[in-house]
Amino acid sequence: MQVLRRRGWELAEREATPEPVVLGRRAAIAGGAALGVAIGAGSAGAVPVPPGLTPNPRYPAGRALSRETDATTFNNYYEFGSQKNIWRAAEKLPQSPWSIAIAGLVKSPREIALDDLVRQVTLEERIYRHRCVEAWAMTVPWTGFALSRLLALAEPLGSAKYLVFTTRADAKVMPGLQEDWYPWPYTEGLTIEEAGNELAFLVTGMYGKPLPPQNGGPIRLAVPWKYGFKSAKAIVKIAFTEERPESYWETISPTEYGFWANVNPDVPHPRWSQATERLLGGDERVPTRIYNGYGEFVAGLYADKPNERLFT
Ligand SMILES: Nc1nc2c(c(=O)[nH]1)N[C@H]1C(S)=C(S)[C@@H](COP(=O)(O)O)O[C@H]1N2
Ligand SMILES: [Mo]
Repeated sequence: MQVLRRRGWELAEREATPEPVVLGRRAAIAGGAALGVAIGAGSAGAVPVPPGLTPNPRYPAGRALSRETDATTFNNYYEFGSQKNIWRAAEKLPQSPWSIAIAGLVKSPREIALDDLVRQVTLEERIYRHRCVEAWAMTVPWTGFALSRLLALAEPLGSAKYLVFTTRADAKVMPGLQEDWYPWPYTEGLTIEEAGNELAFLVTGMYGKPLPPQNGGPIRLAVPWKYGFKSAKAIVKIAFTEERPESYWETISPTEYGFWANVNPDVPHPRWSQATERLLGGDERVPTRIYNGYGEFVAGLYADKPNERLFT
């Protein structure tokens, strides 16, 4: 299926033609004016980062950290528009109160306040490489906790095979939701085995600070062996299902964005190569690695799936 309308991140960076910038800016200004009251309330309730955390040495990054200003001002967040410069607009997304619904095939479906959830976990710092399907990459110190910890708290039933993550869709502050050909809300999914892998991480901070709204505050996923679109931002619901979910980008373009979306330099996107990636903040390109270099942790998850389309 070919793309019917031009959409920013579906193009590799060097091919990407800017969307009508003026239109995007106007929408952002309109949104901001309408929501003057919300400005400033944004980061108040975000999850504080405990002092003195040091990066978990089990996950060496193997390359320099991206600069914080690069990682926090160049973002993919379609709810706020298809341009990379949505960071100011995203600051209007209230971060507190925030709660997450635990739904579907679990012992007792319920809603957990983020504050309560955080009290039941141990926050740690991990430096992860992040690889966007558009072939740019960054290296970020995240604070958060293992998704496996949430699995334990959720107590899924034996019939649960998948997790479906639903993210905030708040038309009052998200101008992108007016683009109604997109299948809002943004959703993503993992198998329960993937979610239980030690690398799957729920993020509440970066660079030793509460997670900024533009990076998915107050809580997002980091699934570092998969293309970045799997790492859903601003999570409000985690449902356990028996059926494999169809996610946002898969609905938009199933031939280009599948369920598995594991990083692989040898499997090109239908419209560009995935062999190398640009490191955020400069022009340097480095070779892309299978599973984004995390194969020792995750390759075993796929040993029994020779017939699945694992890499797109
Ligand atoms: N809700 C939501 N989550 C999202 C996206 C999005 O548009 N909306 N974009 C994804 C993509 S394509 C990438 S590469 C990462 C970007 O995260 P960053 O802005 O922190 O670099 O977020 C992912 N999570
Ligand atoms: Mo991405």
